Amino acid sequence: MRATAWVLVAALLWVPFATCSPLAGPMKPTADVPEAVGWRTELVADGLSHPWSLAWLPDGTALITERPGRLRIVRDGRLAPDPVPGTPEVLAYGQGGLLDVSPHPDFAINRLIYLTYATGTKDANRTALARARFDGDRLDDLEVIFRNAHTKRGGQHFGSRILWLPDGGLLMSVGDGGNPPLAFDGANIRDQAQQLGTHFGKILRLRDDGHPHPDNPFIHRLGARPEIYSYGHRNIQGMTLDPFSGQVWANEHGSRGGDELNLIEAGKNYGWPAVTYSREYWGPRISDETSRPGVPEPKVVWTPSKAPSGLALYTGDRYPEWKGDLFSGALKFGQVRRVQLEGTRAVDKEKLTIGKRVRDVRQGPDGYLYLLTDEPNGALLRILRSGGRS
Ligand SMILES: [Ca+2]
Repeated sequence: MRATAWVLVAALLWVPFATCSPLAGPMKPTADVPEAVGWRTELVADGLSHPWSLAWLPDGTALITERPGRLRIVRDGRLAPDPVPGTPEVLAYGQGGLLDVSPHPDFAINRLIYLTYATGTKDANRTALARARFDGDRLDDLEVIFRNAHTKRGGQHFGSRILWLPDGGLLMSVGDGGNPPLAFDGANIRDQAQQLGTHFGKILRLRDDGHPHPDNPFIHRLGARPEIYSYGHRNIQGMTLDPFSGQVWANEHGSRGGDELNLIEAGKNYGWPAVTYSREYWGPRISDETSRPGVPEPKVVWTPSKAPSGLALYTGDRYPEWKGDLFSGALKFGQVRRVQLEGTRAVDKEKLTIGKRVRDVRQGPDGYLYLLTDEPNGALLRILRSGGRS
């Protein structure tokens, strides 16, 4: 057989393996992707100071957290001038402040709003979860229902997204505590992501009262925190549920490269910092291992880092061709990435270049995708599709 024929045979044999990631071995980091076409953004509201999270109440009211510590209301497309009184006191420092907001799934009955935030001082702070009743104008009966058991120094890696599960429990992400030289127990604090004795670098599963979910994977393990659902995470800033499959997806920051999109399963170790594609900010590899048996492969690896933020799974009818896809915000490059799901595979398809740091991506009750831009004069934007219905 001639050499060209051998090349052809080799290519035919290789293609099925290369296109099927479970057989293809370790993930290949994705570089750039093409620009999506046929869409534009529309400004809904601006004048928001570093908005972090966006959620809707059953009556269509939107709630927006501002990282410096305020909760804002958008009603009938207008930003109410005054912040909502009754929010917890936060540590607005570095990446810390008022972070996620999410109404209880039974909000219409119990009026409960959940908030995550950084609390404490620059030298001793932690991520906390509180809930309060919202009467439409103010928060009352604020109750802190979970706090990281340990404090850390500095303003890095607090997490912290909230995701409600169909059984009425919630997932909450907590960051690894920060980069070297930040230390804990005589070692880099980020190593705590591999330690079940702390909440750093974990996804927690809680009941709606903040107690550990009774089905949690390590609830009977001596020395393990009973709230832990999965571990080995660096800093998860986006988490979403596929209502069709029940799958939980999360995107997390690497340091230099190696940002990840993961399919989250109870009890799994996602590797950080022992297994990672990421490098130290100053260059060297963090670990020789990019994969390890028992550590789920990320479904997408972003190198260079795009600094993933909010994550939404689109289920609406406004953009039929995007239905079932993930939309992952990016602080770097000012993008949203469209990631197509095929079962447990994820394909990083396209980017929507917004041109500003995107902090959150959510689907509104009206079926549009909404974005928050992380700026001193941040904005709430809506995505319109030129070809689609609007
Ligand atoms: Ca990982």
